[in-house]
Amino acid sequence: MLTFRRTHAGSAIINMISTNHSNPSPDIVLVSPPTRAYSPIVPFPCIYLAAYLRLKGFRCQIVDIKDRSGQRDIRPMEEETVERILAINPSCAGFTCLSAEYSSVLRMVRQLKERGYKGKIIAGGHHPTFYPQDFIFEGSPFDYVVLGEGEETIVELLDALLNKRNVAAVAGLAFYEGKMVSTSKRNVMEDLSVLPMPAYDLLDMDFYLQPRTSIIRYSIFAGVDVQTTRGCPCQCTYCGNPSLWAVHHYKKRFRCRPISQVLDELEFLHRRYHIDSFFINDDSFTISEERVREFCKGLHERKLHALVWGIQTRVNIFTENMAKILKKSGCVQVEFGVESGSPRILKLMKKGITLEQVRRAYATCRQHHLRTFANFMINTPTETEEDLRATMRLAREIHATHYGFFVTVPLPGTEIYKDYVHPPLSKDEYDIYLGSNPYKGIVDPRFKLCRHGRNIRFLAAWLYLRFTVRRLYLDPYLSLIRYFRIYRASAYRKEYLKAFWDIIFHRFVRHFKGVADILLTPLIHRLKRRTPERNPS
Ligand code: B12
Ligand code: SF4
Repeated sequence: MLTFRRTHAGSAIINMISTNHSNPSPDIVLVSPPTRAYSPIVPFPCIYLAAYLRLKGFRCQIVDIKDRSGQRDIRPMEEETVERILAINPSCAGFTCLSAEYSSVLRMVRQLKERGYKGKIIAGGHHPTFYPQDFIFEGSPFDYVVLGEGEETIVELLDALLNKRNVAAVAGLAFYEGKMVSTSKRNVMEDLSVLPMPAYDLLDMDFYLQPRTSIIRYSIFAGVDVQTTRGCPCQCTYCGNPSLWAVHHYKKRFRCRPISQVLDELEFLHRRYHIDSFFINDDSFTISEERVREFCKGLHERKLHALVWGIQTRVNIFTENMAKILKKSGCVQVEFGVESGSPRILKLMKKGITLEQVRRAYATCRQHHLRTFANFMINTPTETEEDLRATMRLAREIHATHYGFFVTVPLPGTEIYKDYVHPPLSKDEYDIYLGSNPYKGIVDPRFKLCRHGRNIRFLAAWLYLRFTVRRLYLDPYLSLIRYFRIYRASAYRKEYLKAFWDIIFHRFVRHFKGVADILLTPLIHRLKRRTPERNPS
């Protein structure tokens, strides 16, 4: 039988209780699947949900296996995850799940059940929201799916289970009762100030604070990714975001956390974890000049402007004033999604930006000595040779500091998936999304979206060599003096030295091995095909 125990409200006490690992049975364990074991980005869903659950009086832990070696296979890490959940024996286990992670999460949940786990199993996140039927079916090991934004739903669900109330009265759920039943739509959280500080204390922060190159592209820094807003007002056809919010009622799906709380969080990260840098992982950080100004002013007031930081945003909401303010407050890098140099393709993607805005944004950043990263996409729907040339022309024209060219993949939950992937993938095919190698090419014939006949794998490799590689080793914007000062003052000096060796050496080897593999594999295949196999007789 399930036993739910509820702690008293009062967050200081709750924090103490919920992080006490000797406590036998927390109410819930949130699981970040080991498919993210290599990811240097903190598991946002788990730390936001855990913090909110604790605030509401529930005891919560996070299982988040990390792979420091980068060599471990996924299966042993899945087993380790299952072992840990069984050892903790929570009343509920909640799995966050992207489409790429479906098989892995299903395997872990089946193992849990096989090994006698009696608690309730809950899935949430992008894939369960888009396809609850993949989790809720007759004989499924999952009990509930939380649709969309999870904080209020999980709290009400745990409360209903604890007090034996009617679960069907909880909005934003799907479960099985003879067939899949969905409860009413839930409103998004209008006021994000109710969200407490994300539960960093439940993570292995030593892992996340290792100096790495993803905060400020290709420069090595110790720091974290943070989020200051939620949702995005746009409708890009290749992005899952619009479908995530479609399961809710909302006046505005784009919402901001109060700046004072974001600054509290950064101050905490600086004091407690000695971060040297941070990256604002929002979809639309620069939505208002006023907010950017308030944030930057706050950084100065709290003496946080010595931190090195970067943002990502869209060219149509980026202004010259913002560039000035950002630069003065320690921001060194701005990342934009440019995607294509063809106005026709941009329109088709519903990107909502123009080439003029792209040119202006990059020129502004150059003028204010902000490094830039440009994200481009190839294999976009209906892309022709002419569109491709326009993309390369634009890439040359904008003189970004760094470039990434990614092969467009139609993902479940996106408009292009519905339009182009016929028949849709079956449940056991989602694995093909795993791995973040953008040079894989087209991994399934249904994913060929472009109209030109170029070999996408070769094209991606060529673009990588042409635009990305040489810039990895040359960085004109970050002064060595500033870098050395940060290094000297850092709490992670030893780790920086290790990271320099690991990253520079391994990056060098990995890049050239990767490119050689891309270029040589098709040649080897062709040669093999030409050499007829010997008939043993
Ligand atoms: C950060 C991020 C990552 C990080 C993940 C970091 C981490 N440790 O969590 C990294 C870099 C690892 C990553 C990798 C990938 N990502 Co990604 N990523 C994102 C991004 C930008 C933000 C997600 C996020 O953290 N949001 C903030 C949190 C708070 O919101 P949330 O995740 O939606 O969680 C809320 C609810 O969904 C719900 N919820 C979520 N989980 C759970 C669990 C339970 C139990 C409950 C109750 C509720 C619940 O409650 C949460 C709080 O309200 C999104 C785009 C976006 N803007 O959403 C893409 C996105 C999620 N990624 C996507 C993809 C495709 C990938 C990759 C497959 C790309 C690739 N080819 O490699 C890989 C998959 C890697 C893997 N593990 O297999 C797609 C997913 C589409 C899909 N159908 O699954 C998205 C939507 C972007 C897109 N192109 O559309 N990604
Ligand atoms: S702007 Fe970014 S987050 Fe928003 S819909 Fe487009 S791709 Fe998705």
